[in-house]
Amino acid sequence: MLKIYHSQGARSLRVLWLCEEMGVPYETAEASFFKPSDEFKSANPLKTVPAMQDGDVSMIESVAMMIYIMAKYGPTDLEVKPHEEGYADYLQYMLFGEAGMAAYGNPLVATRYMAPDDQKKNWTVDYLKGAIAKRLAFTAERLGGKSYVAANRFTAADISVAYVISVAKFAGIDDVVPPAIQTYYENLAQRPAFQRAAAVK
Ligand SMILES: N[C@@H](CCC(=O)N[C@@H](CS)C(=O)NCC(=O)O)C(=O)O
Repeated sequence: MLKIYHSQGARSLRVLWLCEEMGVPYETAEASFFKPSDEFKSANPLKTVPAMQDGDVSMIESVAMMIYIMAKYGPTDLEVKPHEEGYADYLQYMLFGEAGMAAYGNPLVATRYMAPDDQKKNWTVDYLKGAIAKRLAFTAERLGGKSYVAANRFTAADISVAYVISVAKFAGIDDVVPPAIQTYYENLAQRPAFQRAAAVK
């Protein structure tokens, strides 16, 4: 069975949500980056969340985990195939959710919660917040009122992107989430699979 090293509010949500949508069984193990257990450190020496094990397979990238699970435990409509319309958008938003958006959030969150008080507000914080705001606005414009980022159906690319909105408040970027993106997220958050995944402690 898949073992997912999870912490509530972390990117492991992407992997749990995908498994819940697909009906793939998994177990979770605690993954704290503040107080990492020896087991978690050996699963992921970087101590970033999530990590995943599937037998001898060991992974540390959330979007790669989603791609792996869909390929190994699919087929699933959550994946858009190369011959389908919307494939390029699907690929782009799968990666954009992490490399184009969430990755900018790491130094933002670290500064917000761990920097000395006199360094919590600095030029870089404004730059990072602006970078995410710009990308959220881009996504809103491309969405153009649609419910999904690719292929006119719910896909793993929505999971990748929606994770970022799910932590907007925690990251202190909720004031730059465009209304259209907030609506997009709130619709996705009504999915029972999302709610089951988000409730996992
Ligand atoms: N690209 C990685 C990023 C993982 C990541 O940075 N996770 C955050 C929690 S959501 C973390 O562990 N941050 C602590 C740190 O960067 O040391 C992924 O998508 O899995």
